[in-house]
Amino acid sequence: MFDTVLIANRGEIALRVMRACKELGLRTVAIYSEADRDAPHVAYADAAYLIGPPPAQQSYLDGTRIIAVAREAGAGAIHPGYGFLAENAIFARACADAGLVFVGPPAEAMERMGGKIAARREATAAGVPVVPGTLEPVGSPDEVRAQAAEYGYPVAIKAVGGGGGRGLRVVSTPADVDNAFESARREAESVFKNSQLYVEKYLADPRHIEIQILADSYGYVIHLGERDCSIQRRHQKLIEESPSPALLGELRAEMGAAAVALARSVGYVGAGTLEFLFQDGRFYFLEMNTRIQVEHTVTEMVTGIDLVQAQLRIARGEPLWLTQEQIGWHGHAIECRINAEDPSASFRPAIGTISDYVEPSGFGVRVDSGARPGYTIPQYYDSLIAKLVVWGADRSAAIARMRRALADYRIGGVVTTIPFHQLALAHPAFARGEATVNFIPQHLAAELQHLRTENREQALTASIENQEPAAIEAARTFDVEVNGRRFSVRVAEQGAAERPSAGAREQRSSVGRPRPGSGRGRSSVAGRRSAVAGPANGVASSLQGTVVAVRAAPGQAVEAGQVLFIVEAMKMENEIVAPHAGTLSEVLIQAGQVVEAGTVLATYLS
Ligand code: MV4
Repeated sequence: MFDTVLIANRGEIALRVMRACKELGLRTVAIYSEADRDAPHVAYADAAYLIGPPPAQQSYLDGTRIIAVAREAGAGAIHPGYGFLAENAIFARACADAGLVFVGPPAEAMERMGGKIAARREATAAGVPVVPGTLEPVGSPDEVRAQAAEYGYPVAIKAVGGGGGRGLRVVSTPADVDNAFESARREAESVFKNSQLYVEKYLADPRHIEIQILADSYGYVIHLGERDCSIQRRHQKLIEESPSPALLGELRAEMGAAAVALARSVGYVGAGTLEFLFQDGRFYFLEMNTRIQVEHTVTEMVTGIDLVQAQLRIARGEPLWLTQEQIGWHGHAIECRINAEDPSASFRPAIGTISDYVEPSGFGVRVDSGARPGYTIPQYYDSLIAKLVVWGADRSAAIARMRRALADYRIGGVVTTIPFHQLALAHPAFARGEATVNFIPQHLAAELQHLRTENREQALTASIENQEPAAIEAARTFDVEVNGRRFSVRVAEQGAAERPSAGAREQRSSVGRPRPGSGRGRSSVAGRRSAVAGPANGVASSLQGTVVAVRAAPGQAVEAGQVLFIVEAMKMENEIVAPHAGTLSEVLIQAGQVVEAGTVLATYLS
């Protein structure tokens, strides 16, 4: 049917898909942007084609160009991976029109589950529970209040075109509805070009549990159990596991049956995931992801089923070779996403070149990675470096193995989420299996603050190694022997990360504690804390962006923490709050204006 597959993606998932292709005897074609000439997925493919400049819009998202390359390369199928074009029904249809197999569901199934309200209606029709709320868009704050009168506050206002928490607002009182409605509408319009909103009862402390399904082209659908993805930050998953420590008794079978019924009812084909909120022993359908997901690996580890091979076999028309009764679950799997992000600074993306790079290994350890030593992480794409996945005979064995593997993972040159994972996996609430979607704010906020010093020390080293060739000598790890015992000693330069200009620099060296024994006890070489620039008598923007709302007026009395401005940056709304109580003197900015980080937006009466 097809013997060559074009992989329309990059990074670890492109490699993951290529491995599955090779195992099935399929030829692989990579595509790459100008930023990815040296990327591992390019070297691993049987053939590779440059498709355009670094920005994804002109490369990995250029469906027309990708289809042309597929034809030129003799590919009969396109695997989209996740992200980019994976859930783009127009692209799926264009593939079919060009005589190419899209490795994923039919465009119609994607469309039926694409809109949030549409998905809620499909679920309701299939007898699958959804969170109480509307099946129609709401047109005004008054309609929101009318809904809330039915099932009580808090309620969630959500974007019909939504996803990833964008356009989501939670309101606890009738008075808060107006601002939240206005803000949700603005964000929905800006991000999704669709300002429609709907309302749901807000669940205060749910878990995110999702069901993996596989469907063939003949209407046969099975489920492969659940993944608990509750540990997220800004709707970005960080840790996933299977089975969920919360699904007791018959619940797995019940959720699985609900997922299968819904997938079958929309004519789904391929691998898919149905997301649910789970609270107080009940589950509520949220949305469907019509693609292979980042965290598919944990399901593979407990079921022994290669999900990407399954996608390819289904795409070439094979009827499902497994019945529901043949699916078994064995042991426990956990995945930690290793991102180039600073967990001590709100998981801000970090850039840089990976210097040392040593992956953990051994029984039960799997690393799906898109990096290697010397690899420079491009700034244009997501920050996932690798997925560290472990299997253990039970949950506590998996946790112990993950902690060992995290300790064995060496990534130099960039700040990563590894220290976050070490804190999370060591936390007693995680060990007890109690983590909900509020785990990070509830249990790790203070610990992440403590990471700051340590990470800044690493960032310092990274900045010296990456940007200061003249100073490389200044940051190094030396092995020394003292009284017949070996120690690693790190020598770093002070002040490099926060030097105001390259002109006036001060160089000093200091010696850290011996390396064995990670953690907070390590002495720091970074002395000063950076604070957002701003005058004592004013309110400054903490970031560059567009002011979309002004809730401040001259002469207004404000409380510390009161929201005064909303600044949109990267399509996200950011609240600029009053740094302290007082009376405002001047408001220096109007909605619609672009501001820099540090721009003073208002002043206080002194
Ligand atoms: C909710 C909710 C509570 N109640 N809906 C966030 C993004 C989007 N996928 C759905 N989200 C939520 N919807 C109701 N009615 C809580 C969340 C939520 C959440 C959901 C899954 C994983 C992490 C989350 C973190 C915060 C809030």
